[in-house]
Amino acid sequence: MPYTIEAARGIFPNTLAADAVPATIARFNQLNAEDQLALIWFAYLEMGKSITIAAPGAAQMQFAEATLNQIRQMSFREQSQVMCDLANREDTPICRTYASWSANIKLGFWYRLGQWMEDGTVAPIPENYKLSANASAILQSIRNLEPGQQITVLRNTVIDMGYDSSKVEVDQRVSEPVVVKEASQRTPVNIQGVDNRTVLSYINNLNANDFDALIDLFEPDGGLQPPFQRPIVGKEAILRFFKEECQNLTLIPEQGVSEPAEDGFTQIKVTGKVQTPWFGASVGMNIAWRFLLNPNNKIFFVAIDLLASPKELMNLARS
Ligand code: ECH
Ligand code: GLY
Ligand code: GLY
Repeated sequence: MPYTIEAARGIFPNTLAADAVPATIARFNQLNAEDQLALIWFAYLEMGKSITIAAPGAAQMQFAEATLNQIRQMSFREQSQVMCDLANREDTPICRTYASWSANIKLGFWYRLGQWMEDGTVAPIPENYKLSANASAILQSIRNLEPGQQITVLRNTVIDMGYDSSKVEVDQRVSEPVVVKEASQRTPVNIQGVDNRTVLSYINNLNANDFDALIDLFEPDGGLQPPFQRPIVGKEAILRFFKEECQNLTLIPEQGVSEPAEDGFTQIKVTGKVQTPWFGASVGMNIAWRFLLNPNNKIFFVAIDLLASPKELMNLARS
């Protein structure tokens, strides 16, 4: 095996990712729970003025229903405590339940709490809450990010709340059922500069939620690296990730470059936009896919990067 996953991570090394995202999250994590919740509240309200968030579907909400009802019955004091426990990643029954949920269920849970905070059903953030100086500075940094980066900060802070998800057994995890798109609902993509059929099938199958066809494109010990994460390695783990976290995305690749690599491998970089079902066309994230294909045209590695700026979409240089 000529390539290792570690070496593959370094293909197209001059790809500039949005490092402001993990940097902002690291600063956010230093704040106390009250400040974290208030900061998200203010950021969420401000973002809501320019971008529209879709209501979560019933498929997600059903799993959070029992916990939401439990919280609704509580006093304001107890509700605030639950929210702080989540931010503090405590070990409580609700924090454990939360940890078992997929990203979309977690987001739907907070979406509903946000509605309830607005209409007075759940303890609100006091209108005159004063953010600490650090929290205010972080809120200002978030304002300065582009929308795709703002929603990534928001998503990742929400995902990291609750008890440690990595400690939840695989068979205890809860995610919304996968709905594969029929042929009539599929629109195949074109990528300027790339006609590799594995890459095209990757995009088309992901857009169709056809994760069984998608995973067949990978070699058994292949890897997939989501933005700002370590690679997920092996077909079983990657398939689970697709089913739990990757439904209803819209990948809109625009252009790319394909080049021979060592030992008969091929490296392909594609750039374009990705939309999440939460924001649809109102937020286009600037994304690069860096593929390393083996001589049998199977995916040995693919990295997905959230790009630093729209300018990076045109950066297809090899090094
Ligand atoms: C309130 C105050 C109290 C605290 C909290 C509150 C509520 C916050 C809420 C936040 C909602 C945020 C949302 C964010 C959604 C972001 C979605 C993103 C999706 C990115 C997806 C990408 C996919 C890339 C991939 C590709 C592949 O090829 C392979 C797979 C994969 C206000 C109450 C907390 C409600 C809804 C950023 C980039 C392209 C890697 C997945
Ligand atoms: N409306 C968000 C979702 O379906 O994931
Ligand atoms: N987890 C994928 C999304 O939020 O769209």
